[in-house]
Parts: sequence; C-alpha cells; structure tokens
Amino acid sequence: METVPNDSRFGQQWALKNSNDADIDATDAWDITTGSDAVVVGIIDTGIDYNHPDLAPNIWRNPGESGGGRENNGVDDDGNGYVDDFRGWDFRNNDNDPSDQNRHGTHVAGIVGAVGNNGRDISGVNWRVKLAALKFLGADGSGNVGDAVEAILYAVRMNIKILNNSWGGSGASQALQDAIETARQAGILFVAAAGNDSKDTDSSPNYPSAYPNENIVAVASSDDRDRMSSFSNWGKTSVDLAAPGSNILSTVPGGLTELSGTSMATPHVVGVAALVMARFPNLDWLSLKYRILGGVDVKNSFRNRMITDGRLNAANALSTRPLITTIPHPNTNNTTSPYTITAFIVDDGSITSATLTYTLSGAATGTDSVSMTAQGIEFSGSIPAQPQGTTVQYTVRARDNQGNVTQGRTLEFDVSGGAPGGGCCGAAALTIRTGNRTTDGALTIAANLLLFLGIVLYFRRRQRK
Ligand SMILES: [Ca+2]
Ligand SMILES: [Ca+2]
Ligand SMILES: [Ca+2]
Ligand SMILES: [Ca+2]
Repeated sequence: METVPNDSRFGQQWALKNSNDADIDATDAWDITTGSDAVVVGIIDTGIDYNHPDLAPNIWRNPGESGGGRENNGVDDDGNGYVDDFRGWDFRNNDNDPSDQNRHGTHVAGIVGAVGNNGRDISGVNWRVKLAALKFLGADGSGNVGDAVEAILYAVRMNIKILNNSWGGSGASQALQDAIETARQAGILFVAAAGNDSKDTDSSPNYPSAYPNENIVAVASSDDRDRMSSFSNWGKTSVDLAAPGSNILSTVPGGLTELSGTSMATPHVVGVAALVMARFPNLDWLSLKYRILGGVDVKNSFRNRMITDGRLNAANALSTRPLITTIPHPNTNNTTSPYTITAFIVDDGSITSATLTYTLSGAATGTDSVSMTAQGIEFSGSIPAQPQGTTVQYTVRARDNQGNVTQGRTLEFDVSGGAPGGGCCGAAALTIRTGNRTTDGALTIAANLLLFLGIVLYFRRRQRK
C-alpha cells in the first residue's frame, strides 16, 4: 500500500516520492502515520508566514496565551517571561509577531508541515503537526547568537522537543553550545544544517552543526538521484546523514517556490522526527535520534562523508524491526588492547540479543562472533587486539522480542603502524575549535547557495566601511 495525498503540486515533490527512489519513502511512512497535532516543532529561523493557507491550520498556539482575550491583553498570562506570545516569539525585534520578511523560515516550515491532503499546494512530511515560529533572523537572513540562545531556551521552557536549525556559521560560541546542552538535558533533539560551502566540516567546522553535543543531528543535502548536492558540506564524523535539499518546492509568503540548500534538507529530518514522535509519543531524544540514523538508506555517494553513509528514510524510521546504527571505528596503531565497537540499537519492543561478528584478513585471519552488552540503547562489543597489517571487518546483528532480525552494515578498519592514534569513535571524538570563538558573532542562514553568497558579500561590504 501507499498513501498518496491529493495536494495539487505533490507530483513535484521529488523528496517525498520520485521515480529514482531517491525520496524518503514518505508515502510508505504515511501508511503508518501522517503526523499528530500533539507534536510541536520549533522553527528557529526568519519567522513563518502564519497566514499562508497551506500552513495556517498547522501553526502552534501557546495554550497559556490563548482564549479569553489572553492573546492581546498585554499580560504574560503563562508567566514564561514573554507577553502575549500566543504564536511563538520574535527574538530579533523582541515582540510577539514572528512573521517572515525573508521567506526562508516559511519554506522550512512548509517542508516539515504544510497541510497534507487538503487539495492545495504541497504536502509537508507531516500532514498534521504544530509549527512554532521562533524568529531570530531578520529580513536579510542574519541574526545574533544571543537571540538564537534565547530562542533555544524558550523552547526548553515551553517543552518543545524538536528544533529545526537551518542556519549556522564558522564562529564558535560557548553560549550557543551551552544552550544546546541545556536543550539536551531537557530532552530536545537539535537538528542542524551542515552548511553550504562544499567543504569537510571535520577539518573546517560549521556551527552549530559540528558541535559535539549528542542531541545534535547534522544534515547534509542530497539530490533527486541520491548524489551529494554540489553545495553541501560533509564530514565523516561531524555530519550524521543526508536528506533531500536540491530543488525543493515549498511554501513562501504569497505562494510556493523551489529553493536548494542544507537548509531544505534539515526540515526533512525534522519532519521525520515529528512523524516518529506521532507514532511513538513517549520516545526519548536519544532513541528518536537513532531511529532516524538507524533507518537511513546507505548509498555509495555518501560513503565516508557522514557517520551513517546514508540518506533519510521516513518509513524505516517508523519500523518495528531493530534499527542499528554502527559507529565507524577509525584505523588504529593499537596492537595491544581490544577494539571496542559501539552500535545504537532501537526497537519498539526490546532487544533480546545483539551480536558482533568480525572477520580478519592480512597479518591475521579468521572470523568470530561475540555478544554485545547494553547500556540503554548503546551496545558495545570487544574485538581482541591484532598485529600490525590486519584489516578488521565487522557487522552487528540484533534480534527483537518478536523474532525480527536486522543486520547492520559491514564496516572495516586497519591496524597499521602509521600515525599515532587509536583514538575512538564517531561523534564522541569530535574536537572543538576554540581559536575563533565569538560570543556575539553574527549568524547566517544556510539557504541556497546564491543566498548564502549574497550574505557573505553583504558582510564584506559592511566591513569595508
Ligand atoms: Ca507569556
Ligand atoms: Ca497575554
Ligand atoms: Ca497542502
Ligand atoms: Ca520490534
């Protein structure tokens, strides 16, 4: 079965359904759920055109500032520090009107949750959801770290569990990183665009996507043939997955338009996160993250360019089978102590067994399997130390309480006598650059490549004065 909505422009939404199967299998996901009014998503961006006919029914209303004239009574009725914030807040201009003078935020919002199956325009990844406009970027697409921090802390206060962050820059900010950590402690998933500079963010970081905070999901952009978009950043340890971001049709004030960017890839991931929360309302942020990562379609074009080597798949993220994310082990010169392999395994029921199988070639040969031990959803298993010149191939298999078995992808690393290392694994081993730290630096949105370049030029002009 496939659930296809009647929206007039759905045929142009290749990210949701296309003939190359480079889509996210949205029509299969919609067999399971089309979203829920109980799921609130925060769009930290340029605002939202909340009157857009394909968005209006899905705009969040703050219950503590709604009804009985509380919207405009000049009183902070819910005591959250913001007066009459009945549909989010404008942190840039410090008022209660988060309307969009740019179009970027409205485009992002439509990807997450334009009203589906209402016979007009497009369908969001969610037909139904609540979109909270947390505006901190102005009409020119720039904003300040302090306002971004305030928007994040507002989401913490209002119990908004999923945040879309289609913006970033190269300057690090301790205040921003601290706010994301506060969000993690509050159980918030922070989905961030990897940026549009066609560069490796492992070596030249983009923030906030490359911060090591575990609740960040960093998103690269893919096209309608499952290739990396030419503008997209990547990063073997600093980017988690790819999602459609080239030529994406979505809502803008006054209508619809196509835009490209990791800005457009990010809300596809956020949309899937919201679908997962509609289906599994009690899921914690860590399991939510690894449902999304464990559900990717692995593709050669993304190999060694991101942690999962794969592109978002909405239907897989809703699966009742075990979902496995095996964290790549780097090459190592360690020949004396065991190699620990980590995998995150999520299931709707429980995992009854997880097995690590490895095959040696080169200096040592053989194959063996060991049981993995669990700490929450994080499973680990040990491979004994091997002599220099050995290649270790490994894979993880898991079985759930219903007897479903999933085998994860096969990965490998070399035991070599080369560079010092033996350091470990994936996202946990990211280093933070502190050299160019700023506390009040301007941030720019990672919109399409043209818009991004336009903003760079704007800053150069200003600096010359
Ligand atoms: Ca209030
Ligand atoms: Ca009020
Ligand atoms: Ca629609
Ligand atoms: Ca299951």
